[in-house]
Amino acid sequence: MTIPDPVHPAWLPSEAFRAIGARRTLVLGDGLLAGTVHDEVAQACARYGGRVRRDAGSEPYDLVLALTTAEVPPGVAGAVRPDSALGDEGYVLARRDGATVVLADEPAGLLYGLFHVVRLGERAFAAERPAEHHRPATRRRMLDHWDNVDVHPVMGQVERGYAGGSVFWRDGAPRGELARVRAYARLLAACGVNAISVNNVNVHATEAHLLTDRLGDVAALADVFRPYGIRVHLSVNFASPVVLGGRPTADPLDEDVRTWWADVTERVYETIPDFGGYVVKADSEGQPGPFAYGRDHADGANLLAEALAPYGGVVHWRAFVYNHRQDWRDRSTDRARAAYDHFAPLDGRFRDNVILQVKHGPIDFQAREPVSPVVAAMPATRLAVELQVTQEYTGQQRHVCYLAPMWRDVLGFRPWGDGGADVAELVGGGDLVGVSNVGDDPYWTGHPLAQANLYAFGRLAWEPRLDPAAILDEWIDLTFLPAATGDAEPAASGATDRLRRTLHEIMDDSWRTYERYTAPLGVGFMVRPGHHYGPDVDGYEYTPWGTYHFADRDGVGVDRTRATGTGFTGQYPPPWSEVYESLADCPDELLLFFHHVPYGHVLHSGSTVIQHIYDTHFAGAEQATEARRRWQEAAGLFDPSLHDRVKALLDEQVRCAEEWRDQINAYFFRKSGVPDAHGRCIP
Ligand code: BDP
Repeated sequence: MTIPDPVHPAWLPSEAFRAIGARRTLVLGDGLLAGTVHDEVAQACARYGGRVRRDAGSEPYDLVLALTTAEVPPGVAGAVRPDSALGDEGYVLARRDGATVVLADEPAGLLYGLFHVVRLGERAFAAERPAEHHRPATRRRMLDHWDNVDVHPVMGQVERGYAGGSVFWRDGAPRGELARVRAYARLLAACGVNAISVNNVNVHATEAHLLTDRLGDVAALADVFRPYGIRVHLSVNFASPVVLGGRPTADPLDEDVRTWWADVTERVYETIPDFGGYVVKADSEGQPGPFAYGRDHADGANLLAEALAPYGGVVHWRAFVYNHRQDWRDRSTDRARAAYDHFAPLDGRFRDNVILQVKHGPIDFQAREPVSPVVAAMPATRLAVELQVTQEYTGQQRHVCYLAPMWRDVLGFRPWGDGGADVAELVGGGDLVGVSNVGDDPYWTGHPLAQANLYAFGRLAWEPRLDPAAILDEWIDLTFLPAATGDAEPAASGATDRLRRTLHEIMDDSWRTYERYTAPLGVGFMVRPGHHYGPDVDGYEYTPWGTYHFADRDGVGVDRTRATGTGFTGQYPPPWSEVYESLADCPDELLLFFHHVPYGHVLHSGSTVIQHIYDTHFAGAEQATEARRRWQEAAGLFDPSLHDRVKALLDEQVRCAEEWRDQINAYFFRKSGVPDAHGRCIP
């Protein structure tokens, strides 16, 4: 297998392998992934003059990548024997006596160990290094592509995709550009992703057929992902027995329906023996589900789980179930409650190969939401937390919005308060899922800096306690400075420092900047309906979708308290049920998510709500302008075409941030009649 140079610019250009490619490497172990490791190193050696062998011989080595079952040459690795089982994907890394050694129990561990050495660059070969054990915190680190096979009349080729077309599909057929898919698999493996779902959760007519007569298209992708340790999953339509099988019903308790799923799934595994499983969006936003037959979601999920169980497959059953046709005049309805109300009573009823996939917030990937209470409510159910890497509600890859700080907050949230487990522990050993932000754009993600979100997703899924700024450094090193890791010329390192500083200044706080100039204090959904880009304060206010802010002349925010509101606060265990219930204790950034307050309400920060709205909107728009200024100053540090692309996007970000600022400020000024304390211009 030859490994193409990345067909598009991203992290892991061949220069990132310079440190390895110039050395003598030994790869010991059999299996497809050990072969991938060897080929990666061989490719680098061909370029940088080193050597790689797969049998020990007697020569000395600078780098040894070996399975623990392999016969390692005496003296090389004896001292770094792992102290415990490394598992399917773990590895131990050390440097002793002039050799850097990676040992793994399984070939996937060798692959992740190799990419660790790549991240270290020259540092991997410098000083002695005590043995470090690395194991992923989560078992499955999965990306869900919302890619349509056919172009959908409203959603296009990729639903909520902001990076061009799909890398897999075009106009109803596979693209067949497998070199691109292979380059993508390599990028994903390098940040730790090991599972991928290749079609949209909204399974339309053409896409449904991937399960049966178009299964070969999925198998072709699985063949390309396999050498990088990535398993392929498929979104399926719950009504498949009807729409594909011609059955009269898809009732999960119907014997004929069960047989249909068992037969179809058997064929799937005959074709793709390491197939991962099914992803299902049921009874949500028009997708079919078990409710049509008077059954519940445990019945539905268990039906598919039963079919997959003999092969070790799993069902990712999404908890994103809510009524999008509710009566907006009925103030007791609350979309935030829906997932818990539907699923918490079912805890304990799911088969053990069902993974309930829960969006990180109770509503829908807004720039600020509390963590979903479902994560604490289902101790007897396997859970996956779903993050949105595609920036549907965070600037659509036209705005810089580095999301790792938000995800880090989610993963560090402790539903039972200090001393209790955090979300990372709750999904520990389980799954973290991200909605992909990748397309056929030359930079993979539309906005070149949005690549950092994809990279950070994989890294946080592997190690949820990583610091977002440190992840950004890794991404910068691997993307822009591969030659600078360890052997930078002193003259060049001034430029290197400036480049790194520029990216940190623009990206570190970009999520909070975005939050500042968009919907305030956790209220959410002030976006234009449909495409969700740009401001429209009342766009969803009087609609059946259930995403409201309840602004009137006196105040704003959603009363979700038990005392006077929808009771949503009661879905949390203490202390959060009490903290969120209490106007005095509720954190400022979520105040309007939980409470309806007068504009003069004083925040913990000392500001009133209305003045906070004005201040943050002026500040956020200014910070966007400042980011653009810093980027302009950094021309010359970046490849000119990349610099131009980001510059144009920053122009759009500044324009849009000012539009948000003006609309939000004008709206609340007109509602409240309260002038800005600093007399700034509000249209
Ligand atoms: C919403 C998106 C919609 C998705 C849905 C989902 O607007 O396109 O289908 O999430 O997660 O945020 O199923």
